[in-house]
Amino acid sequence: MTSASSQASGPNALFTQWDTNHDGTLSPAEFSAGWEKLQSDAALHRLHDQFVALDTDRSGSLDAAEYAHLALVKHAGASAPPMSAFDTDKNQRLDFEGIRQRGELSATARTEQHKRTG
Ligand SMILES: [Ca+2]
Ligand SMILES: [Ca+2]
Repeated sequence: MTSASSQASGPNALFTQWDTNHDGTLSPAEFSAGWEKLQSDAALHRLHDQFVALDTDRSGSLDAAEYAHLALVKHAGASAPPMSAFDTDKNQRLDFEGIRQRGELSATARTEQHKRTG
């Protein structure tokens, strides 16, 4: 018998993950850090859903035409960041890893929009 597969899953796993000092309780700081991570994971999830939906040719990356259909790009209109802003390897395509690494795609769009309004 080994204990190889004794990894917790479900809510307990989440708790364990959030309880960074492993004292069996969640301090407010641990809770808010965990919550923030959960929120950003959820945001990432939504972004990934969008990404998959937009990648109409299933190439695993977005080309310029596909990028233009991103909800936030449509929403930001002319003030949307150009695809090249996220196309860090300059291959004229965005893979999800690139978006994820740049992270703040939606935040950028919001900021740009704000700048324009103000
Ligand atoms: Ca703790
Ligand atoms: Ca594609």
